[in-house]
Amino acid sequence: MSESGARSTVSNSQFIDHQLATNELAAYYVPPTEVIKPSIVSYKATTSDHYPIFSRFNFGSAAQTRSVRLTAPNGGETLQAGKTFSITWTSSNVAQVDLTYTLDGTVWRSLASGLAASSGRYTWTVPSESSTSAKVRVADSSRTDVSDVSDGVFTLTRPVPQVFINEYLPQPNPAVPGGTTPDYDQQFVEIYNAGPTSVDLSDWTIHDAKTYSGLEAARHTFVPGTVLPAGKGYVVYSGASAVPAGAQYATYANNNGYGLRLDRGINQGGAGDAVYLVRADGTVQDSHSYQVPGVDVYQGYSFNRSPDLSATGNWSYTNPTPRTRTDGSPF
Ligand SMILES: [Ca+2]
Ligand SMILES: [Ca+2]
Ligand SMILES: [Ca+2]
Repeated sequence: MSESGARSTVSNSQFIDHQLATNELAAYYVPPTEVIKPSIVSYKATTSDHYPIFSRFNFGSAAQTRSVRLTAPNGGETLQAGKTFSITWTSSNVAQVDLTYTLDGTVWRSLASGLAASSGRYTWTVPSESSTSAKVRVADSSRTDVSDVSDGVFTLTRPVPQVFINEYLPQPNPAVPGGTTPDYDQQFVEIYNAGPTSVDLSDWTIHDAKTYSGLEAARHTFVPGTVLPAGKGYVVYSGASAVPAGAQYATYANNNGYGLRLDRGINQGGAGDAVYLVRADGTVQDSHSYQVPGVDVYQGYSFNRSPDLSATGNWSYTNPTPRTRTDGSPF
């Protein structure tokens, strides 16, 4: 206001009063804001040190009710990785919309943004992710509270992944028998390459529930040049002390010493947690959650694919076998 030459008082050349306006109003501002200087003799002595000020806003269509409604996918669909799917919506008094999606109802990630609301359609190339509880949200780009979500869940399918989480250990035993505190350095995530080719893991990441939600950086980022050959496993331990000397295809979480941070199970009085293996492009390669009641955690036992080394295997409990098959033989 001062830079425009306006002054709000008799005695100060600057605009020293407060004009309260939130940034949402910027789109509706009609220039100029005027400082009214009344024709009153000795204004300061007789009336006030402060002049009246008028700001003008034209709310126009903003006063109208805005709405968006997602029409597809609206639940029950099965979408195949790599294929295209037309996401559709209807809208009223909305200029642009953003699209986001979730695999599990907790974390929403960007799908597309700044789309013309009037187009009512976006052609989505379905990511190579797996979910039976996916949803899409459409929201006014300038008013996230004006939004709508798929009424029901839909399914994302893809070919069986070559690299997947084979085993992970949330609650290690104490370092000393009889101790009470788990040796958290021993937490690990074992990923496996079922072949037939080596896979470049450069900039792939491992997350727990908190970091996947974007609250903190990844628990681990595979350094550029990390390549996992066909038929080999790679283990990321939580702490440096757990990495066997000279171990190939093993490291510890490179997140400034915070480790993997896999929380206690719900049955252990914790909130549960989840593990995500995320590709360099940010899409999810594989995940498993024990945030839901009924998926218990037992100290000293891993979650392991059953059968071992099967990308489509269920999850069972086993004695930890980081860097080997469940029978102890090497990969
Ligand atoms: Ca809806
Ligand atoms: Ca955690
Ligand atoms: Ca193993």
